[in-house]
Amino acid sequence: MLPARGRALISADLHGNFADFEALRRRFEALRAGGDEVHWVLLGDLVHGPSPAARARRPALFDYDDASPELVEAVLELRRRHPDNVHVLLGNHDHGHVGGVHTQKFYDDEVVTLEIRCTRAQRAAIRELFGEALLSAIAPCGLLLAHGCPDDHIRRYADLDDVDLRFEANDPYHRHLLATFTRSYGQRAEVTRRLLAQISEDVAPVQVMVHGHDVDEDGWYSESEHQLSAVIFGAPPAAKRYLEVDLSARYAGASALREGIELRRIHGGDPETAGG
Ligand SMILES: [Mn+2]
Repeated sequence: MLPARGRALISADLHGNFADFEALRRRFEALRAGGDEVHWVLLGDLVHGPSPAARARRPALFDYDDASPELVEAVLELRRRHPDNVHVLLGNHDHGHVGGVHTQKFYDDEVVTLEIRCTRAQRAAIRELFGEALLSAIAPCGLLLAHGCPDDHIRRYADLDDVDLRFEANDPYHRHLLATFTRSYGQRAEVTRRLLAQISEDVAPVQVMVHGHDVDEDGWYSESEHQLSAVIFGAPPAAKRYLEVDLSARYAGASALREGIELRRIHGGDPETAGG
């Protein structure tokens, strides 16, 4: 649970794109320098960049060097400097390195493909960062955060604390929570509405499910008033977006997150954004 003061940057899938990470880090540092209390929530899938074939096939989306090991080390380093302000949620690609299913978006086994090119220290950094990652967080301005867009099977929010990241070590209920918070795609509006109502009753009022995991060339999408995804990976550079929210505000629905104010481009285009 984030505090009800200051600002939060919320960014989705980076997939090893160091330039995108740096743009967001500059914004994080600039806001801190302005004297605000600033949090940064990374919604997972930090690792696994495009293969050479994918880069050649869709250069407008995928033509960048996969800097997954360096990105993991840089996030760890930033979190060491700001342990209470940098929060990493677990994505399905990250999960493959700490007990989850090995993904195969760009290679037959992306976990093995990445780890064999890492140094021993980089492999340790990957295990440290993802082994400690959270499945979800709540911003008290009304946002429920996760990598996936989970269904409404969760009974109590605290049940997430009992999930073991080693997929097979869980009973069916906790295994389902692990899967749906890291891997589910968009839910029907009534499913997300029930989930938000449950969490609101259990923990704190939340009106919008903010998640990553999916691509959209517009740089964001919303299936209903209850769901919003700001897209980095899978959008062209000029469209890539993240959220910058006022933690002391109340956002009543997805449309309360305004273009250019809360829903911002990571590479310039909006006043006072990261630039570059
Ligand atoms: Mn994902």
